[in-house]
Amino acid sequence: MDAATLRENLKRAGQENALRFYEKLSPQGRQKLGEQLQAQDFSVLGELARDYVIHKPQVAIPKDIKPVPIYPRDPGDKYRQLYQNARQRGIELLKGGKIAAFLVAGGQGTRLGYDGPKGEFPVTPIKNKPLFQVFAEQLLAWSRDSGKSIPWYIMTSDVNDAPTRSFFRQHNFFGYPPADIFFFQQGMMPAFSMDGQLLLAEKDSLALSPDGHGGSLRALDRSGALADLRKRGIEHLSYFQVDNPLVHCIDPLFLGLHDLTGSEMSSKTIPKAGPLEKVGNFVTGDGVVQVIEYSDLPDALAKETNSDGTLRFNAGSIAIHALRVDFIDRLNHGGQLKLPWHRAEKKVSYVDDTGNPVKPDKPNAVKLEQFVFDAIPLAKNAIVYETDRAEEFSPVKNAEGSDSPATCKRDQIRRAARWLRDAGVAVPERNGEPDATLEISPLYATTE
Ligand code: UD2
Repeated sequence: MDAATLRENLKRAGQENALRFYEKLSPQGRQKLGEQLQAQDFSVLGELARDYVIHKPQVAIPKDIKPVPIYPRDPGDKYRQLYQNARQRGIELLKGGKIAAFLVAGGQGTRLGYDGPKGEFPVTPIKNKPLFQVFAEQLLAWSRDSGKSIPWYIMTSDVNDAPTRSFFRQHNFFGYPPADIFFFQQGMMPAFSMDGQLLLAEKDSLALSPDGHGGSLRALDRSGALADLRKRGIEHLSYFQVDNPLVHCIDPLFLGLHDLTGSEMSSKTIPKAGPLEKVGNFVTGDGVVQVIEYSDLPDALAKETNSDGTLRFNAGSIAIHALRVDFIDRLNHGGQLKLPWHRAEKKVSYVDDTGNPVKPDKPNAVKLEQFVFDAIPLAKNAIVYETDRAEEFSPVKNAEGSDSPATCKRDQIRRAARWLRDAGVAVPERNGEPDATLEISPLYATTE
């Protein structure tokens, strides 16, 4: 696109100001800014600024919110046969090479204060294995046991793509066949000033940040990952986030249940630790399964109880999903992924109109992100399956306190102790906690 067309497009979107230094830039600077701008969808920029930045969108909570039906962790008599069939089906899918793993790792990890891709973070209690290695070893174990290598799709973003790839190379891909790892980048969204103008981080560059994990569904298509999935004959993606080393990257029962129920997007849930725990809430809203973020669920509803005192809305989202490849294909049909945007007010450094750098000390900008769970209401037969927190959820999000490296190590040790006890090993205890530092290699014991 030549400079005149670019300017014309930006003018139409009310964003011509982004080119205010253009004439004075070096040829490289012009090219850089030009490329960043051309990666944006001009047809919606103006609308986004109007509807999400200048005007705060009203968060539309469905009128009729009910607790979501859940496939319980304990099958009881009702689900025993179904779960047996589901597990069997999951194993068949793995043996048939129909399952791929999908890790989203494009986020910035600011809360943890770790300067680098979060997946590099050393997380295990003894060997200090990084998160990436924990996932790689789980997937290697399942590949070994099912006799089929599991293709692994890893989404990064412009902020961490190069270091992520080089970390894998330095560690020899943790033994994973490089041909079965597919790295790709998610899209970047520009930050807007509070009055809806694109912010420049430098005279020749937009202030950009990753477009949210919902962007993964678009990036799968745009990057060629979807075509690769098709070529390999993959039917389902097992989706997980980078911050939770307890996750079962592959769970035959869950994947089989997802397949047998004809669900296009399935999710794991755990009972919440309390009414206001900072996880999304699975609900049925206006008849469809969906997630309402903790910040959007009114406290009164979050605190509602059943007659036995349990929370009425107790299904927490831990961001583990199974997705049909056909569904992702359908969502991208016509090149437009129709997920809503979520608005967050943040501090974003920028250059002002005179070209001076400004480092704000309070939120000055709006960032927009899409969330993957907003695809659930668009899926046919979406199901929610319950898992156990102690078994499968202890993310590393904060440097200290809850969801920190310390609590995550503690939970890994507790789980290892339980696994050992279940296998008949006596584990010493003190004050109800394992009196030992334990670590079990994912290559040794597969997660189920
Ligand atoms: C997410 C969920 C929350 C709960 C919790 C469980 C949202 C908004 N909330 O909270 O409901 O399920 O997880 O742990 O999702 N990521 C990208 N690209 C992006 C942004 C994020 O790849 O542009 C990845 C990131 O690398 C990480 C994951 O998504 O693997 C989670 O991101 P987060 O830390 O922003 O989500 P969080 O903790 O607010």
